[in-house]
Amino acid sequence: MTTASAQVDPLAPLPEQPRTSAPTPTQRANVYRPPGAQPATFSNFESYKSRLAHLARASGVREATIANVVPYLRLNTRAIRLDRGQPGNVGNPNYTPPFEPYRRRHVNADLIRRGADRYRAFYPQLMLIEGRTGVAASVIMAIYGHETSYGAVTGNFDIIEALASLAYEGRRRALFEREFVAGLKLLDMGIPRWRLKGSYAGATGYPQFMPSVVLRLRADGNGDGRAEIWSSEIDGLASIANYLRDAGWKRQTPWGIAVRVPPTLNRQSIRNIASFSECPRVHQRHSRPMTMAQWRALGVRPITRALRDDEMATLLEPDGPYGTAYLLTSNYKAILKYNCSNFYALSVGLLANAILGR
Ligand SMILES: [Ca+2]
Repeated sequence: MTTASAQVDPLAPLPEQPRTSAPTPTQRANVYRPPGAQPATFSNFESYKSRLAHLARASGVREATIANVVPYLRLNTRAIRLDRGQPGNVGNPNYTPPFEPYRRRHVNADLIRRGADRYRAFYPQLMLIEGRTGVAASVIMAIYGHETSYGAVTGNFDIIEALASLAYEGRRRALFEREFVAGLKLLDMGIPRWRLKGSYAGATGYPQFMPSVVLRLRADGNGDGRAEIWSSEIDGLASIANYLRDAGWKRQTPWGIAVRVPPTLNRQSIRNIASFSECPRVHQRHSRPMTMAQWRALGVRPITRALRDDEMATLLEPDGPYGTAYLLTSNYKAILKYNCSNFYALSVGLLANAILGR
């Protein structure tokens, strides 16, 4: 973890760090809480502030920062309302809506055209980032488009206040308390409060990182020695790439391919019986992993591009049997770490293909 006081340049990129499992930058849903775990209750937001101050102090946040921020926090009820209204937090957890309407909304002509324009405009810088990280430039661009409409929508919530409010609300208290303290550390490093704008759930800047991810994985893309994820699109793109690299991205490997599945395929025999600690519902929709050669032997055929014969991939049929099917590699799993949703990761991959005219 970056220590705030040791940092001379508040926005200097981090040195290379060993890989650890990353929190997803956007953390929209799927945060596990043990059944029956009741958050401690506080009579009101004012009384909760003393806990926030205590947590910040225990993490080494400067007293001046705590004194300048915590007493003046206001409860952001809009952030709480939006967080409660999230899909996945309500309704029947076993119902999965169809993918096709989602795909049409998120991989539309406008996003494809603007993505292709940006891809051309930033091509030299993107190639440098791809060379350094191995992450496909088209996927970096597609995430940028999906998260912020290519920088147009990065969010107007004061994330310090939004995080404190969601922590107080309590359903995912540990997560939001951690991110609130990480946000204070960004202030400690000299990043001004007005910069820390973002989504109601605390994702900020061009890559829409949570504060702890900003601390850990922000990167410099334009070579000026500073990682400015709020003001430099190139730094934002480099940070997205750095996140995927950290999530295990493998060079020269597609995220996945569209395939045709024979009607005779026995889905029972390929089902995944592994258990998953992170967002199990998302992973359980995939088959067990097999090599491309094994998939071929079962009659599964690439529609256009293929994977190498020894490449491991899982089968996903987002609209059930007889719909479009995909074989997905470990790079798809890296996209899931950005936001653990099959619809998200598939539409990122398909937008990336479309940006390249595929
Ligand atoms: Ca920079």
